[in-house]
Amino acid sequence: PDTPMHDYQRDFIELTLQRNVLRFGEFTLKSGRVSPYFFNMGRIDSGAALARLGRAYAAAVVNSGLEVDMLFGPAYKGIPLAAATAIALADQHGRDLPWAYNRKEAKDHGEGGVLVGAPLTGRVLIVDDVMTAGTAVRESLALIRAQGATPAGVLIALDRQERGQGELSAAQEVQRDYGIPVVAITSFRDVLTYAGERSDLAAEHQRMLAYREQYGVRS
Ligand code: OMP
Repeated sequence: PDTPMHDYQRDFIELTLQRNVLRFGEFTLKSGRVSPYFFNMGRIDSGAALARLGRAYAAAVVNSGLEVDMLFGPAYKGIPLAAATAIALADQHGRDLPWAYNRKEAKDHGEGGVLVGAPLTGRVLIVDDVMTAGTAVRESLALIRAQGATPAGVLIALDRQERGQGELSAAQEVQRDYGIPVVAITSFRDVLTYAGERSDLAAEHQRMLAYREQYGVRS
């Protein structure tokens, strides 16, 4: 909780605030949970914003010290994120990694298949937007394993720090079940801190504390 924030984390939080990525209200999640906040990465909808986002993702990879051979962006939302991360790793860090993504439906003409881009081999880093119950990321992990490659980690912008299938958080379950780290630029804790510092968000802050009681984990 006391770990100091990195520049890339601050920059990312500023970006999400500028772009209204973070919203308060009532949102039904993929998991069926009704959340008082939602994180919509679709609001990163310009070239400059996406470039900035890619730099934050790339800095998080480098800062994690994780050794990876390639990036994988799950359809749909992970695709531009993996692309932006790959570009920033090459441009800012001199690391030219292969990258790939999947289609939601297999193509039966042209080049065919479900996977596009570099062949899935070696240590693969999944790049996605948000983790809640971990359903999305488990699908990607299964796909990577089915290709004979090795999942090396999961890189996300926000870890909502919610329970997965049991009492642990989804991210903790992935770490336990696959032995790989989940690297998040920010977490629910940061959202709580932000709302707690703004007097005009007192009601939202209370609702998020109640939500944490229901779906969160002790961290
Ligand atoms: P899980 O598969 O339950 O981990 O949910 C993760 C997915 O839900 C993300 O990939 C998003 O598509 C979506 N999501 C958000 O984008 N932002 C949120 O704040 C919450 C969700 C969600 O539905 O849980």
